[in-house]
Amino acid sequence: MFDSLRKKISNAISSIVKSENEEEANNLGNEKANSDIENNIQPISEETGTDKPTEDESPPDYSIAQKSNESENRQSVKGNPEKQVQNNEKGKDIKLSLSTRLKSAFSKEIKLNDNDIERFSSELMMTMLQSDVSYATTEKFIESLKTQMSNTRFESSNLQSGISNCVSLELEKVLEAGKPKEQLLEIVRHKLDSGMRPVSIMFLGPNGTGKTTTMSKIAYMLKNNGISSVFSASDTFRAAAIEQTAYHASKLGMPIIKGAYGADPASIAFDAIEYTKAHGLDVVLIDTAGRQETNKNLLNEIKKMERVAKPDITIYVGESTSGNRIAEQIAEFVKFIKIDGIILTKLDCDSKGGNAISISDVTGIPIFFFGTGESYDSLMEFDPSFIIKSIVQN
Ligand SMILES: Nc1nc2c(ncn2[C@@H]2O[C@H](COP(=O)(O)OP(=O)(O)OP(=O)(O)O)[C@@H](O)[C@H]2O)c(=O)[nH]1
Ligand SMILES: [Mg+2]
Repeated sequence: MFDSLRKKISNAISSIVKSENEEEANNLGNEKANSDIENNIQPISEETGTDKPTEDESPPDYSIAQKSNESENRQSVKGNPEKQVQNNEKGKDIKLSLSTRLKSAFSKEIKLNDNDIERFSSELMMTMLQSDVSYATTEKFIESLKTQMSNTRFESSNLQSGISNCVSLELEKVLEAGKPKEQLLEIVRHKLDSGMRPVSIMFLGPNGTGKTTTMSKIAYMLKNNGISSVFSASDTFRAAAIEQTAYHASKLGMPIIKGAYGADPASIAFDAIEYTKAHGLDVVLIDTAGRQETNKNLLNEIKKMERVAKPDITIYVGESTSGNRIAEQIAEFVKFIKIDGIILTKLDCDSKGGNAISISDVTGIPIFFFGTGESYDSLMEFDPSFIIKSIVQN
């Protein structure tokens, strides 16, 4: 999960830190060369003009200003920056921004130069695109990060963590878009508390993304929270789909309403809702057949299911490994049916993980959960701070 993104972002941060450190080392090398020259410069007595060793035992902080209109070359010693110093070997004034440069070299803070920020941003942009983060999200993220970085004074002793913090802050801004106002369990609880019973939840999405498995995970979660549920085996299309749902119902010890293969899925959902109502149970979980976003007939069928069953919550189940296609798929689905939330499955098989970052930003639909495995408890609530911690190493 997020392995490749984490590795690449970490490399990009290390490489900018390394380049800054090298630049600093070069500066220090130059400073050393300059200070070697200076060490050969002996302060001279203002009165006599004769060489006189400084009484200050500490390394002199010489500041040399070029004043060509002054005939005598003078040297300032520490604490007297206005005085002039002389390279009496060459008899020539040297403009020393040396003390300024020394100050910046030893400063506790660093401001990254534009070239470094540009190089880092380009590398990060490539990394994000290669990791399936959408182009629009990446572009927005990078622009904002660049502004943030150029306005930040980084602690020079802690540059790596400073840059990581910048990246984390920007990631947080993007991920906030994906955070549901209320988590699914809370939504269900509030609806039940307000007297709505049963609450119906319909699962939809392309073939094989994990709809039936995810629906069973939700049933397991609800059960663990004292909320009863009933399955509506409304995938009457795929071979063995009804048996698969029945298997989970039996494992989880819950009722299932099913029909024959080829039966109208909407009417099975309707029956399931009636059954749940009649038995005073809490939630109806409606499975649906997988359908591709290009199949208008099947998309119209899901529209009919929405009309007949009137689900209270609709959840799009998409595979995180689908890359940027998933945004296009959702865009087609929402032309036919309103989607309240996304569950992104198989994140455990996805080393890129970019969809987890950008899918909500692109679609405007929150992520309820990530599927992180095949077992009932492999369901993780969408948590921006977990993602940030997984991606950015401090
Ligand atoms: N590793 C992993 N496997 C998953 C996850 N979710 C589902 N699967 C597996 O994905 C496969 C397909 O899961 P299903 O639940 O049958 O998918 P579906 O969307 O209902 O499939 P159709 O009904 O044929 O459209 C199964 O082998 C599941 O065990 C997940 O989060 N991680
Ligand atoms: Mg299924």
